Amino acid sequence: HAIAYDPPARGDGLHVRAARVLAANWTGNATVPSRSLYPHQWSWDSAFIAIGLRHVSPLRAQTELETLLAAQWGDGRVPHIVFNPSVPLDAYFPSPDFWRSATAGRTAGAPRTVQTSGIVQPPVHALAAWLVHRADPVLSRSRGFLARVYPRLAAWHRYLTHRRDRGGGGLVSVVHPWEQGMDNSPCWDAPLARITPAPDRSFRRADLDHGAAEDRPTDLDYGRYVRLAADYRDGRYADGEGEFAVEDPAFNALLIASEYALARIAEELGAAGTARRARAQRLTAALVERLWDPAAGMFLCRDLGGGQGLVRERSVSGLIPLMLPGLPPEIAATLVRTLRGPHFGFGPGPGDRTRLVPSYDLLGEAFDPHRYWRGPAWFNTAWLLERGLRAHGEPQSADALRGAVLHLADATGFAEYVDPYTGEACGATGFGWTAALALDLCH
Ligand code: 9WN
Repeated sequence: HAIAYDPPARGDGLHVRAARVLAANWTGNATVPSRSLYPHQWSWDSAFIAIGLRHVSPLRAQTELETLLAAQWGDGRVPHIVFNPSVPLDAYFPSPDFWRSATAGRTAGAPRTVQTSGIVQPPVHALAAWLVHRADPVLSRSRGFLARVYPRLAAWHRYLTHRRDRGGGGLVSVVHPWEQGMDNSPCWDAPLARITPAPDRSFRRADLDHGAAEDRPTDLDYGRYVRLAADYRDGRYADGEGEFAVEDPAFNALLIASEYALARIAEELGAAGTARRARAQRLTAALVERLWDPAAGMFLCRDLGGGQGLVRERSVSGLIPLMLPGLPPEIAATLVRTLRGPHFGFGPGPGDRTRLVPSYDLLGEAFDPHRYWRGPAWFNTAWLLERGLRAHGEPQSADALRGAVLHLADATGFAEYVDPYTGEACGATGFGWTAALALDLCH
Protein backbone atom coordinates (compact mmCIF):
# COMPACT_ATOMS: atom_id res chain seq x y z
CA HIS A 1 0.00 0.00 0.00
CA ALA A 2 1.13 3.49 -0.79
CA ILE A 3 2.31 5.62 2.08
CA ALA A 4 2.83 9.31 1.90
CA TYR A 5 6.43 10.06 2.79
CA ASP A 6 6.88 12.66 5.53
CA PRO A 7 9.68 14.96 4.38
CA PRO A 8 12.01 15.90 7.21
CA ALA A 9 11.44 19.31 8.71
CA ARG A 10 13.65 22.15 7.54
CA GLY A 11 16.93 22.54 9.29
CA ASP A 12 20.34 20.99 9.32
CA GLY A 13 20.59 19.16 12.63
CA LEU A 14 21.66 15.54 13.05
CA HIS A 15 18.01 14.59 13.33
CA VAL A 16 17.27 15.97 9.87
CA ARG A 17 20.35 14.44 8.26
CA ALA A 18 19.52 11.03 9.75
CA ALA A 19 15.90 11.28 8.61
CA ARG A 20 17.13 12.10 5.09
CA VAL A 21 19.18 8.87 4.99
CA LEU A 22 16.10 6.90 6.00
CA ALA A 23 14.05 8.68 3.34
CA ALA A 24 16.67 7.99 0.66
CA ASN A 25 16.78 4.29 1.59
CA TRP A 26 12.98 3.86 1.72
CA THR A 27 11.59 1.79 -1.16
CA GLY A 28 7.84 2.28 -0.59
CA ASN A 29 7.26 -0.52 1.91
CA ALA A 30 10.67 -1.08 3.53
CA THR A 31 14.11 0.45 3.97
CA VAL A 32 17.34 -0.90 2.42
CA PRO A 33 20.48 -0.95 4.60
CA SER A 34 22.43 0.70 1.77
CA ARG A 35 21.46 1.60 -1.79
CA SER A 36 24.81 0.36 -3.09
CA LEU A 37 25.95 -2.64 -1.00
CA TYR A 38 22.65 -4.03 0.27
CA PRO A 39 19.75 -3.13 -2.07
CA HIS A 40 17.11 -5.44 -0.50
CA GLN A 41 15.35 -5.72 2.87
CA TRP A 42 17.45 -7.30 5.66
CA SER A 43 15.86 -8.79 8.75
CA TRP A 44 17.74 -7.35 11.74
CA ASP A 45 18.48 -4.15 9.85
CA SER A 46 14.74 -3.62 9.47
CA ALA A 47 14.17 -4.08 13.18
CA PHE A 48 16.83 -1.49 14.06
CA ILE A 49 15.63 0.82 11.30
CA ALA A 50 12.04 0.65 12.59
CA ILE A 51 13.29 1.68 16.04
CA GLY A 52 14.60 4.95 14.57
CA LEU A 53 11.91 5.42 11.96
CA ARG A 54 9.24 5.52 14.67
CA HIS A 55 10.43 9.04 15.53
CA VAL A 56 9.99 10.23 11.93
CA SER A 57 6.92 8.24 10.88
CA PRO A 58 5.30 5.64 13.16
CA LEU A 59 3.31 4.46 10.14
CA ARG A 60 6.42 3.76 8.08
CA ALA A 61 7.99 2.02 11.09
CA GLN A 62 4.97 -0.28 11.44
CA THR A 63 5.00 -0.94 7.68
CA GLU A 64 8.72 -1.80 7.77
CA LEU A 65 8.06 -4.65 10.23
CA GLU A 66 4.83 -5.74 8.52
CA THR A 67 6.62 -6.06 5.15
CA LEU A 68 9.32 -8.25 6.69
CA LEU A 69 6.85 -10.43 8.58
CA ALA A 70 4.72 -10.88 5.43
CA ALA A 71 7.68 -12.87 4.03
CA GLN A 72 7.72 -15.27 7.02
CA TRP A 73 7.88 -18.97 6.15
CA GLY A 74 5.20 -21.49 7.21
CA ASP A 75 7.59 -23.06 9.73
CA GLY A 76 7.92 -19.68 11.45
CA ARG A 77 11.36 -18.60 10.24
CA VAL A 78 11.79 -14.96 9.28
CA PRO A 79 14.21 -14.86 6.33
CA HIS A 80 17.36 -12.77 6.57
CA ILE A 81 16.74 -11.12 3.18
CA VAL A 82 13.48 -10.25 1.44
CA PHE A 83 14.39 -9.57 -2.21
CA ASN A 84 13.17 -6.55 -4.10
CA PRO A 85 12.03 -7.88 -7.50
CA SER A 86 12.86 -4.62 -9.26
CA VAL A 87 16.59 -4.82 -8.37
CA PRO A 88 18.78 -6.60 -11.01
CA LEU A 89 19.93 -10.11 -10.04
CA ASP A 90 23.62 -9.24 -10.22
CA ALA A 91 23.33 -6.29 -7.81
CA TYR A 92 23.82 -8.52 -4.75
CA PHE A 93 25.22 -11.98 -4.20
CA PRO A 94 23.74 -14.45 -3.23
CA SER A 95 20.68 -13.52 -5.26
CA PRO A 96 17.24 -15.17 -5.36
CA ASP A 97 18.37 -17.70 -7.98
CA PHE A 98 20.90 -18.99 -5.44
CA TRP A 99 18.46 -19.41 -2.55
CA ARG A 100 15.53 -20.64 -4.69
CA SER A 101 13.16 -20.16 -1.78
CA ALA A 102 9.97 -20.86 -3.73
CA THR A 103 11.13 -24.36 -4.75
CA ALA A 104 13.83 -25.48 -2.27
CA GLY A 105 11.90 -23.88 0.58
CA ARG A 106 8.51 -25.31 -0.31
CA THR A 107 8.42 -28.01 2.39
CA ALA A 108 9.45 -25.44 5.01
CA GLY A 109 6.61 -23.21 3.85
CA ALA A 110 8.45 -20.43 1.99
CA PRO A 111 6.06 -17.80 0.61
CA ARG A 112 5.04 -18.06 -3.05
CA THR A 113 4.67 -14.40 -3.85
CA VAL A 114 7.99 -13.07 -2.65
CA GLN A 115 11.57 -14.38 -2.94
CA THR A 116 13.71 -14.63 0.18
CA SER A 117 16.88 -16.19 1.54
CA GLY A 118 16.49 -19.33 3.65
CA ILE A 119 18.59 -18.46 6.71
CA VAL A 120 17.65 -16.11 9.57
CA GLN A 121 19.12 -13.18 11.52
CA PRO A 122 18.97 -12.15 15.20
CA PRO A 123 15.41 -11.83 16.56
CA VAL A 124 15.26 -8.11 17.39
CA HIS A 125 11.77 -7.84 15.92
CA ALA A 126 9.47 -8.19 18.93
CA LEU A 127 11.56 -5.60 20.79
CA ALA A 128 11.26 -3.31 17.75
CA ALA A 129 7.49 -3.91 17.45
CA TRP A 130 6.97 -2.98 21.10
CA LEU A 131 9.06 0.21 20.79
CA VAL A 132 7.28 1.16 17.55
CA HIS A 133 3.90 0.66 19.23
CA ARG A 134 4.93 2.85 22.15
CA ALA A 135 5.86 5.72 19.81
CA ASP A 136 2.21 6.14 18.76
CA PRO A 137 -0.16 3.80 20.62
CA VAL A 138 -3.24 5.50 19.18
CA LEU A 139 -2.19 4.87 15.57
CA SER A 140 -0.99 1.39 16.50
CA ARG A 141 -4.34 0.44 18.09
CA SER A 142 -6.36 1.97 15.27
CA ARG A 143 -4.46 -0.17 12.74
CA GLY A 144 -4.48 -3.29 14.92
CA PHE A 145 -0.69 -3.32 14.55
CA LEU A 146 0.19 -5.47 17.57
CA ALA A 147 -2.74 -7.83 17.07
CA ARG A 148 -1.51 -8.52 13.54
CA VAL A 149 2.19 -8.94 14.29
CA TYR A 150 1.87 -10.84 17.58
CA PRO A 151 1.00 -14.29 16.11
CA ARG A 152 3.85 -13.97 13.59
CA LEU A 153 6.37 -12.96 16.24
CA ALA A 154 5.20 -15.81 18.47
CA ALA A 155 5.65 -18.30 15.59
CA TRP A 156 9.12 -16.85 14.90
CA HIS A 157 10.24 -17.42 18.49
CA ARG A 158 8.67 -20.89 18.45
CA TYR A 159 10.69 -21.78 15.33
CA LEU A 160 13.92 -20.71 17.03
CA THR A 161 13.32 -22.42 20.36
CA HIS A 162 11.87 -25.64 18.85
CA ARG A 163 13.90 -26.15 15.67
CA ARG A 164 17.20 -24.56 16.56
CA ASP A 165 18.09 -25.99 19.95
CA ARG A 166 20.85 -28.07 18.41
CA GLY A 167 22.77 -28.33 21.67
CA GLY A 168 19.76 -29.55 23.69
CA GLY A 169 20.54 -27.09 26.49
CA GLY A 170 17.73 -24.63 25.83
CA LEU A 171 19.66 -22.11 23.70
CA VAL A 172 19.25 -21.33 20.01
CA SER A 173 22.03 -22.15 17.51
CA VAL A 174 22.95 -20.32 14.34
CA VAL A 175 23.77 -22.53 11.35
CA HIS A 176 25.58 -19.92 9.24
CA PRO A 177 27.78 -16.91 10.15
CA TRP A 178 25.38 -14.62 8.24
CA GLU A 179 22.64 -15.67 10.67
CA GLN A 180 24.41 -14.20 13.65
CA GLY A 181 24.99 -10.98 11.68
CA MET A 182 28.71 -10.53 12.45
CA ASP A 183 29.74 -12.36 9.31
CA ASN A 184 33.51 -12.75 9.58
CA SER A 185 33.91 -12.56 13.36
CA PRO A 186 37.04 -14.44 14.53
CA CYS A 187 34.62 -16.56 16.62
CA TRP A 188 33.73 -18.43 13.42
CA ASP A 189 37.30 -19.14 12.35
CA ALA A 190 37.57 -22.48 14.17
CA PRO A 191 34.08 -23.79 13.37
CA LEU A 192 34.44 -22.64 9.74
CA ALA A 193 37.85 -24.29 9.34
CA ARG A 194 36.04 -27.64 9.11
CA ILE A 195 34.00 -26.55 6.09
CA THR A 196 35.28 -27.26 2.58
CA PRO A 197 34.95 -23.99 0.65
CA ALA A 198 33.00 -23.80 -2.61
CA PRO A 199 35.38 -23.13 -5.52
CA ASP A 200 36.06 -19.41 -6.23
CA ARG A 201 34.91 -19.87 -9.82
CA SER A 202 31.46 -21.03 -8.76
CA PHE A 203 30.23 -17.58 -7.68
CA ARG A 204 30.82 -13.86 -8.25
CA ARG A 205 31.09 -11.45 -5.31
CA ALA A 206 28.94 -8.41 -6.05
CA ASP A 207 30.01 -6.82 -2.72
CA LEU A 208 33.46 -6.06 -4.19
CA ASP A 209 31.84 -3.78 -6.80
CA HIS A 210 30.97 -1.40 -3.95
CA GLY A 211 33.11 -2.17 -0.89
CA ALA A 212 36.93 -2.08 -0.50
CA ALA A 213 38.33 -5.64 -0.54
CA GLU A 214 40.44 -4.99 2.59
CA ASP A 215 37.34 -3.92 4.56
CA ARG A 216 35.31 -6.99 3.52
CA PRO A 217 35.51 -10.73 4.32
CA THR A 218 38.08 -12.71 2.30
CA ASP A 219 37.38 -14.95 -0.71
CA LEU A 220 38.14 -17.98 1.46
CA ASP A 221 35.44 -16.86 3.94
CA TYR A 222 33.02 -16.44 1.04
CA GLY A 223 33.77 -19.91 -0.29
CA ARG A 224 32.72 -21.33 3.07
CA TYR A 225 29.62 -19.10 3.36
CA VAL A 226 28.52 -20.31 -0.07
CA ARG A 227 29.17 -23.96 0.75
CA LEU A 228 27.15 -23.83 3.98
CA ALA A 229 24.23 -21.97 2.40
CA ALA A 230 24.15 -24.27 -0.66
CA ASP A 231 24.16 -27.37 1.58
CA TYR A 232 21.29 -25.98 3.67
CA ARG A 233 19.34 -25.19 0.50
CA ASP A 234 20.06 -28.62 -1.03
CA GLY A 235 18.68 -30.18 2.15
CA ARG A 236 15.49 -28.18 1.54
CA TYR A 237 16.23 -25.95 4.53
CA ALA A 238 15.47 -28.77 6.96
CA ASP A 239 17.03 -28.19 10.40
CA GLY A 240 19.12 -30.62 12.37
CA GLU A 241 22.02 -31.83 10.23
CA GLY A 242 24.36 -29.03 9.06
CA GLU A 243 28.09 -29.01 9.78
CA PHE A 244 28.09 -25.56 11.40
CA ALA A 245 26.15 -24.91 14.60
CA VAL A 246 27.12 -22.31 17.19
CA GLU A 247 25.37 -20.91 20.27
CA ASP A 248 26.00 -17.19 20.26
CA PRO A 249 25.53 -14.79 23.21
CA ALA A 250 24.13 -11.80 21.27
CA PHE A 251 21.68 -13.87 19.23
CA ASN A 252 20.29 -15.49 22.39
CA ALA A 253 20.29 -12.23 24.37
CA LEU A 254 18.24 -10.57 21.65
CA LEU A 255 15.80 -13.48 21.71
CA ILE A 256 15.45 -13.05 25.48
CA ALA A 257 14.92 -9.28 25.21
CA SER A 258 12.34 -9.92 22.51
CA GLU A 259 10.62 -12.54 24.64
CA TYR A 260 10.19 -9.91 27.39
CA ALA A 261 8.80 -7.55 24.74
CA LEU A 262 6.35 -10.26 23.60
CA ALA A 263 5.14 -10.55 27.20
CA ARG A 264 4.33 -6.84 27.19
CA ILE A 265 2.67 -7.09 23.78
CA ALA A 266 0.54 -10.01 25.03
CA GLU A 267 -0.53 -7.93 28.04
CA GLU A 268 -1.36 -4.94 25.86
CA LEU A 269 -3.60 -7.30 23.87
CA GLY A 270 -5.35 -8.44 27.06
CA ALA A 271 -3.59 -11.80 27.44
CA ALA A 272 -1.19 -12.99 30.14
CA GLY A 273 2.55 -12.42 29.79
CA THR A 274 3.58 -14.67 32.68
CA ALA A 275 4.58 -17.72 30.65
CA ARG A 276 6.71 -15.58 28.32
CA ARG A 277 8.48 -13.90 31.23
CA ALA A 278 9.17 -17.30 32.76
CA ARG A 279 10.60 -18.48 29.41
CA ALA A 280 12.82 -15.39 29.22
CA GLN A 281 14.13 -16.22 32.69
CA ARG A 282 14.81 -19.84 31.75
CA LEU A 283 16.65 -18.71 28.63
CA THR A 284 18.72 -16.29 30.73
CA ALA A 285 19.66 -19.12 33.10
CA ALA A 286 20.67 -21.29 30.10
CA LEU A 287 22.74 -18.42 28.68
CA VAL A 288 24.66 -18.08 31.94
CA GLU A 289 24.99 -21.83 32.36
CA ARG A 290 26.25 -22.54 28.84
CA LEU A 291 28.08 -19.40 27.68
CA TRP A 292 29.35 -17.42 30.70
CA ASP A 293 33.11 -17.62 31.16
CA PRO A 294 34.25 -16.16 34.50
CA ALA A 295 37.93 -16.14 33.49
CA ALA A 296 37.24 -14.08 30.35
CA GLY A 297 34.78 -11.88 32.27
CA MET A 298 32.30 -12.18 29.45
CA PHE A 299 30.10 -14.54 27.45
CA LEU A 300 31.69 -16.71 24.74
CA CYS A 301 30.34 -18.68 21.78
CA ARG A 302 29.84 -22.44 22.08
CA ASP A 303 30.84 -24.49 19.05
CA LEU A 304 28.55 -27.50 18.77
CA GLY A 305 30.65 -29.25 16.15
CA GLY A 306 34.07 -30.71 16.80
CA GLY A 307 34.97 -30.53 20.45
CA GLN A 308 31.70 -28.95 21.65
CA GLY A 309 33.63 -26.31 23.53
CA LEU A 310 33.60 -22.61 24.20
CA VAL A 311 35.36 -20.59 21.48
CA ARG A 312 38.24 -18.70 23.12
CA GLU A 313 37.76 -15.44 21.20
CA ARG A 314 36.38 -12.21 22.67
CA SER A 315 33.72 -10.66 20.46
CA VAL A 316 31.45 -7.74 21.30
CA SER A 317 28.68 -10.33 21.03
CA GLY A 318 29.76 -11.57 24.46
CA LEU A 319 29.01 -8.18 26.03
CA ILE A 320 25.53 -7.74 24.52
CA PRO A 321 23.74 -9.75 27.26
CA LEU A 322 24.33 -6.65 29.39
CA MET A 323 21.05 -5.43 27.89
CA LEU A 324 19.13 -8.07 29.88
CA PRO A 325 17.46 -6.78 33.01
CA GLY A 326 17.40 -10.22 34.61
CA LEU A 327 21.15 -10.77 34.49
CA PRO A 328 22.76 -11.65 37.87
CA PRO A 329 24.20 -8.34 39.19
CA GLU A 330 27.75 -9.68 39.60
CA ILE A 331 27.76 -10.75 35.94
CA ALA A 332 26.52 -7.31 34.85
CA ALA A 333 29.25 -5.64 36.92
CA THR A 334 31.90 -7.90 35.37
CA LEU A 335 30.69 -7.10 31.85
CA VAL A 336 30.98 -3.37 32.56
CA ARG A 337 34.56 -3.92 33.79
CA THR A 338 35.40 -5.93 30.66
CA LEU A 339 33.99 -3.21 28.42
CA ARG A 340 36.28 -0.69 30.13
CA GLY A 341 39.30 -2.99 30.31
CA PRO A 342 42.15 -3.59 27.83
CA HIS A 343 40.21 -5.86 25.46
CA PHE A 344 37.54 -3.31 24.49
CA GLY A 345 38.98 -0.11 25.94
CA PHE A 346 35.80 1.94 26.06
CA GLY A 347 35.37 4.46 28.84
CA PRO A 348 37.61 6.32 31.26
CA GLY A 349 40.86 4.67 32.24
CA PRO A 350 44.54 4.35 31.32
CA GLY A 351 45.98 2.93 28.11
CA ASP A 352 44.70 2.85 24.57
CA ARG A 353 41.12 4.03 24.51
CA THR A 354 38.61 3.38 21.75
CA ARG A 355 36.21 5.99 20.41
CA LEU A 356 33.46 3.40 19.94
CA VAL A 357 33.25 -0.19 21.22
CA PRO A 358 35.19 -2.50 18.85
CA SER A 359 33.55 -5.62 17.42
CA TYR A 360 36.48 -7.76 18.53
CA ASP A 361 39.24 -7.96 21.15
CA LEU A 362 41.84 -5.18 20.70
CA LEU A 363 44.48 -7.61 21.98
CA GLY A 364 43.24 -10.60 19.94
CA GLU A 365 45.53 -12.09 17.31
CA ALA A 366 42.94 -11.62 14.58
CA PHE A 367 42.25 -7.95 15.41
CA ASP A 368 42.10 -5.71 12.33
CA PRO A 369 40.70 -2.19 12.79
CA HIS A 370 39.25 -2.11 9.25
CA ARG A 371 38.08 -5.59 8.39
CA TYR A 372 34.35 -5.71 8.95
CA TRP A 373 33.53 -7.68 12.13
CA ARG A 374 37.17 -8.35 13.09
CA GLY A 375 37.71 -5.09 14.95
CA PRO A 376 35.76 -2.12 13.55
CA ALA A 377 33.10 -0.51 15.74
CA TRP A 378 29.45 -0.81 14.71
CA PHE A 379 26.54 1.36 15.72
CA ASN A 380 23.95 -1.33 16.43
CA THR A 381 26.13 -3.00 19.02
CA ALA A 382 26.83 0.41 20.59
CA TRP A 383 23.08 1.06 20.80
CA LEU A 384 22.51 -2.29 22.53
CA LEU A 385 25.32 -1.66 25.02
CA GLU A 386 24.03 1.84 25.71
CA ARG A 387 20.73 0.30 26.81
CA GLY A 388 22.60 -2.25 28.88
CA LEU A 389 24.68 0.35 30.70
CA ARG A 390 21.54 2.34 31.45
CA ALA A 391 19.64 -0.75 32.63
CA HIS A 392 22.43 -1.64 35.07
CA GLY A 393 22.90 1.74 36.70
CA GLU A 394 25.81 3.14 34.67
CA PRO A 395 24.31 6.40 33.37
CA GLN A 396 27.67 8.14 32.89
CA SER A 397 29.09 5.40 30.70
CA ALA A 398 25.78 5.22 28.85
CA ASP A 399 25.93 8.97 28.21
CA ALA A 400 29.51 8.68 26.93
CA LEU A 401 28.51 5.91 24.53
CA ARG A 402 25.46 7.85 23.39
CA GLY A 403 27.60 10.93 22.74
CA ALA A 404 30.11 8.85 20.74
CA VAL A 405 27.36 7.33 18.60
CA LEU A 406 25.81 10.72 17.82
CA HIS A 407 29.12 12.36 17.02
CA LEU A 408 30.61 9.57 14.90
CA ALA A 409 27.38 8.78 13.04
CA ASP A 410 27.09 12.36 11.90
CA ALA A 411 30.81 12.96 11.29
CA THR A 412 31.11 9.88 9.03
CA GLY A 413 27.98 10.48 6.94
CA PHE A 414 26.28 7.59 8.77
CA ALA A 415 28.97 5.02 8.02
CA GLU A 416 28.33 1.30 8.19
CA TYR A 417 31.25 0.88 10.63
CA VAL A 418 34.29 2.83 11.83
CA ASP A 419 37.89 2.30 12.87
CA PRO A 420 37.52 1.97 16.66
CA TYR A 421 40.61 4.07 17.40
CA THR A 422 40.35 6.87 14.85
CA GLY A 423 36.62 6.89 14.07
CA GLU A 424 37.43 6.83 10.35
CA ALA A 425 34.50 5.70 8.15
CA CYS A 426 34.56 2.17 6.67
CA GLY A 427 32.14 0.30 4.40
CA ALA A 428 29.06 2.03 3.02
CA THR A 429 27.87 5.51 4.03
CA GLY A 430 24.21 6.50 4.28
CA PHE A 431 23.77 3.22 6.19
CA GLY A 432 20.24 2.55 7.46
CA TRP A 433 20.67 1.39 11.03
CA THR A 434 23.43 3.93 11.74
CA ALA A 435 21.00 6.73 10.83
CA ALA A 436 18.06 5.10 12.61
CA LEU A 437 19.83 4.36 15.89
CA ALA A 438 21.46 7.80 16.02
CA LEU A 439 17.99 9.23 15.53
CA ASP A 440 16.69 7.06 18.36
CA LEU A 441 19.43 8.25 20.70
CA CYS A 442 18.53 11.88 19.94
CA HIS A 443 15.19 11.29 21.70
C1 9WN B 1 25.10 -10.76 4.63
C2 9WN B 1 22.95 -5.83 5.85
C3 9WN B 1 23.84 -6.92 6.41
C4 9WN B 1 23.87 -6.93 7.94
C5 9WN B 1 24.93 -7.86 8.50
C6 9WN B 1 26.25 -7.51 7.85
C7 9WN B 1 26.14 -7.61 6.34
C8 9WN B 1 25.57 -9.30 4.62
C9 9WN B 1 26.72 -9.12 3.66
O1 9WN B 1 25.14 -6.73 5.87
O2 9WN B 1 25.90 -8.95 5.96
O3 9WN B 1 23.90 -10.86 5.32
O4 9WN B 1 26.51 -9.23 2.44
O5 9WN B 1 27.87 -8.89 4.08
O6 9WN B 1 27.26 -8.33 8.34
O7 9WN B 1 24.98 -7.76 9.89
O8 9WN B 1 22.61 -7.32 8.42
O9 9WN B 1 23.29 -4.60 6.41
